[in-house]
Amino acid sequence: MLFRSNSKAQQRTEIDADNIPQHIAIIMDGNGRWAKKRALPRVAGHREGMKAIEKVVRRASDLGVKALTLYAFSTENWKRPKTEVEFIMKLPSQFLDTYLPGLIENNVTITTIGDFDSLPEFTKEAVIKAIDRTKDNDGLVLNLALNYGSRKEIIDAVKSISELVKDEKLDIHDINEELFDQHLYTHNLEDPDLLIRTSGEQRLSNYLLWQLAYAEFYFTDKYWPEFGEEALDEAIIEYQHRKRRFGGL
Ligand code: V0D
Repeated sequence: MLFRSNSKAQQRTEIDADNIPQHIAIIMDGNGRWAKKRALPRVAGHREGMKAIEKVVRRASDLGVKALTLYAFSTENWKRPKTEVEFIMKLPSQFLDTYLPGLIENNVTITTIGDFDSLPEFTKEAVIKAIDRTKDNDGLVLNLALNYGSRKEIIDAVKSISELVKDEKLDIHDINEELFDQHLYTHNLEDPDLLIRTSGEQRLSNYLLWQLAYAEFYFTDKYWPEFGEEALDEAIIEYQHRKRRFGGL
């Protein structure tokens, strides 16, 4: 057969509008490596990474994706050099100064998960403002994992369920997956259908361990600042080629 050897020609290159992943989770890795490759400081990579966020949010919104959860800062990221952490904490306000009007125009709602209280005051202020200004929108949910760690989230859920049991507001026999879900930071969101991680690493790094139980995983060698509309399309097309079974047959 003439075309069989050319797998590219055989591959579908269009997105099926009826099979869009409803919730996409992304680990935005490789800002530092992108910068290093260009002999730029790491912070220049973070700045460039902001542009990629805007592109991906706009494209996801246009495709009808319901929610995007972005891993912006893990509980482990505090171990980075102090000057880099200080710069990183300014990113939300920089991002929002530039892009909040456009997000509002696109009907995006901003939410966060993670240990928000431990962030610097000026970081919290910028994010709270964005949450407040977008709370009545009903388009794509841009959920930012800030100071997030999945094991801590699970422990927090165990603690709040234990309190209910201790206070005799809950019977142990009524603890099930659905109840557990309701005690996670993500209780308002469906589980992600697709996880994307950039920059070549193939691990979860304490991200949404419970919620990703049945997600499709997509890894790309592209650094986060190189990820854009077309890269998102490629990830979604790959997702649409997978046969999902949710543990069944
Ligand atoms: C740095 C890669 C966007 C990893 C992504 C507070 C680390 C870029 C935001 C952001 C960070 C947060 C809230 C918001 C809008 C944007 C962000 C942090 C770090 C840490 F409303 N990127 N980003 N926040 N990085």
